[in-house]
Amino acid sequence: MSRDRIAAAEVLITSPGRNHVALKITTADGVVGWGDATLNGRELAVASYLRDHLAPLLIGRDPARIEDTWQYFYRGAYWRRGPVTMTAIGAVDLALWDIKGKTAGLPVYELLGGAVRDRVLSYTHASGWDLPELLDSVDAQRERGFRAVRAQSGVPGLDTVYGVHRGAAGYEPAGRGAAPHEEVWDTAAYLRHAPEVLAGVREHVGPELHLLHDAHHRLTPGEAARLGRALEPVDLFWLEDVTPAENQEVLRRVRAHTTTPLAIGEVFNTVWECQTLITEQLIDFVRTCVTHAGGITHLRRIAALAELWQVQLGPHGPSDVSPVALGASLHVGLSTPNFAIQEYMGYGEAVHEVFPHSWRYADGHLHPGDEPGLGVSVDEDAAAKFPYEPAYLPVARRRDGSMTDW
Ligand code: GCO
Ligand code: MG
Repeated sequence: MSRDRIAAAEVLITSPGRNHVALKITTADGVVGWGDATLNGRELAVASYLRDHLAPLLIGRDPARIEDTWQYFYRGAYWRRGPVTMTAIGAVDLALWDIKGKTAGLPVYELLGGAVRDRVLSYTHASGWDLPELLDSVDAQRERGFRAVRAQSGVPGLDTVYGVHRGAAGYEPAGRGAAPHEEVWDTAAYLRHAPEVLAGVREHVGPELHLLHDAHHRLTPGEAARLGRALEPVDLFWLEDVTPAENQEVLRRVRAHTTTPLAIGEVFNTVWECQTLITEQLIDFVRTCVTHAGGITHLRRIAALAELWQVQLGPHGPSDVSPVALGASLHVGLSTPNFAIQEYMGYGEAVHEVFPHSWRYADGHLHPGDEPGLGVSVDEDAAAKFPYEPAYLPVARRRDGSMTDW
């Protein structure tokens, strides 16, 4: 095999507080590239897709041909799109960009055209079961320097609410165990409460702090329109995932009734799912993630379409998106004109130990660092200390017992 061909592609699963899947591609001359293949609650499906189907096809390929490899796996599957396929392709893509950067001796953002900004604005999460608790949480994030904060609160009459853990410092949606936790959801109770609590946050923080809120796919178009309108005085940076949005046309109705900026797309996997939302300007921010939407190669394609329609990027970055993917997203962020903001939920200590990284947070902003490649690696000895544990995202039922969107 020629010295620069791909010699190995290995999948590593580790659980430093939560499950992560990483892809390691090694060239014959020993250059290593890392990709993230974590799909929360369905980790092993992507691991198998990579191990059983993509890894054997990677051996002997030219790692420099990133676009060709992307096309080969996307078109070559015949069964296109979907989160498992696109996360697997995303992991390969990230690892190949990492190799290209290391081979060139340049950070990936330099290969993407170079920096268009000095640092990437980031937002983090604040949550509280009631308003006083939420305000404490917002204040704590402001003290850490954040200028953009997502605010989520409990809802009277409900025991569990997306984005909030009673009494817990940090929120982690995936619960360990053999089956998903079941939650009860009541949209009417949420709609009665959310505008009041968010108005309370705005009153407390004053006009400058960027406030965000995530409705997590739970509303009908009519409910979403009402919520957007009710929140206009709060002056949100964005209101996220108001409807499930598989049906992109329904957003026309929401858009017609409110000027609250809308952000959608963390569960989308390709430009095709964003197409109507972008070209009809039904959203202001597209939330597609660098792993779940097919890697840097495809996220840039989404960014290019979005730029034509003055839609900005605000990619997904919760704890289930590993530090490898966060680093990759920041390389795109530093070099993409219409990149507005990066979600940064943060990671536990063990995650930082397993994934040494050059990206850094300071003063409300992130920077990918200047190490060649993505600047994130995996400490394989540390990773081995944390074996996979089954974990699932919760499921939600209405008060009558029927399933609804979590
Ligand atoms: C967000 C998301 C996450 C998702 C999680 C699911 O905006 O950060 O909604 O919290 O729920 O990524 O795995
Ligand atoms: Mg979200």
